[in-house]
Amino acid sequence: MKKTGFLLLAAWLPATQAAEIELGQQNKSFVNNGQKVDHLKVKAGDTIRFKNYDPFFHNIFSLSDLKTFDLGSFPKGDSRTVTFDKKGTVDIECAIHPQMQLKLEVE
Ligand SMILES: [Cu+2]
Repeated sequence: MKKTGFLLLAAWLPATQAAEIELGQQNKSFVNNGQKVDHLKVKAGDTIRFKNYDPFFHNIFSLSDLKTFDLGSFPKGDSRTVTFDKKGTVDIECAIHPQMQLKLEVE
């Protein structure tokens, strides 16, 4: 019974599955899988979930040609998502903490 349900779901999903990757904000740094990062690679079509773990606001944005966005200020525990469809490089920053910078490579 369970197996049948899984097979039906697998058949329904597209062949190339886009991923959702969490990029946290913690101690005024970007964090992925518990590691502080200033560089991250994702695949075209992937979505990044920006989640704030700090007890203060962050405002994540990018002015890059490939993907321009501004998530606005959001508090601890909140998250916002951005999907990256095109291949290239995106510089991600925080408007509140200029030292927070991350280079995203979309492959
Ligand atoms: Cu910040």
